[in-house]
Amino acid sequence: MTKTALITGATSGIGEASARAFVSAGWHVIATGRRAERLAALQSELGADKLHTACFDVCDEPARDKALDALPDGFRDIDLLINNAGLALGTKPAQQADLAQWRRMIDTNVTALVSLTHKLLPALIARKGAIINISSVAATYAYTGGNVYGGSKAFVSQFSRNLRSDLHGTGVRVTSIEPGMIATEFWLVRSGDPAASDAQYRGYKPLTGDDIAATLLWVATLPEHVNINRLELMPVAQSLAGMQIAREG
Ligand code: NDP
Ligand code: 8X3
Repeated sequence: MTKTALITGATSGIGEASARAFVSAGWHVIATGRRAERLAALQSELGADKLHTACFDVCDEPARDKALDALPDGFRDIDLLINNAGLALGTKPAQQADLAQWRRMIDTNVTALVSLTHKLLPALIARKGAIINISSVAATYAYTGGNVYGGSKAFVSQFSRNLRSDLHGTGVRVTSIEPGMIATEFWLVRSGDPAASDAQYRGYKPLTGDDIAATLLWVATLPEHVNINRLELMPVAQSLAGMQIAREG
């Protein structure tokens, strides 16, 4: 039987690559995002019988509910929720950061993700479905300028683990995917500067949206008794440095 995945943030990067990967693997996909023209292009590429588009801001609950309550036949029974829509804003240390940007990261990465998950949980339990949350290496490792972004992703990782506990015995699988640097529009959004974004991905081989899409498809198609709890991945060229010490003098 054809399975259906709802992918938030399918207008670029990981979400767009995942929409292609899941449709190629025979899934029905509900692709969401705010940029209607990107969703329309994806639908003409992949076919309206396989990809349904739902254009809304994940922070706008009434708009989201209106779109999800109007799902057509063939897309109503959601088996997999991929909570991917998210962003980082700003690269400055906390003491120079913009509170409005912090609020927007929390609204998008935390509040909207929690709210959509809450809305879909009864249906996912009824279908013994699955949830894949896109967290980040920033959930675990601190770096300068990571402040609220890292905090929001730590929430996503821990929320995923707690969902696993609460959903014990329901058959619903929950996975936290925790990637490092992926060449997407992420750094353009974060810095607001195309040159800074290019610089971020130059001179080494970052992960791609396709790398993550293949990982998500693998996680989703494992035998039903297998749950990947969390999965951290990085480009080979990225690794972690140690502590820093501010010495006097
Ligand atoms: P992109 O910027 O390429 O994609 C982000 C997606 O999220 C877009 O489709 C965007 O759609 C959507 N989105 C953002 N805000 C909203 C909103 N308010 N309402 C609806 N959709 C929204 O970045 P990535 O593909 O890299 O990011 C996807 C996820 O991966 C994010 O959660 C990010 O934190 C995470 N991640 C990224 C890493 C990286 O290095 N790139 C590493 C680790 C994790 P639209 O603008 O059309 O609304
Ligand atoms: C962002 C990953 O490596 O840019 O989620 O901090 S990284």
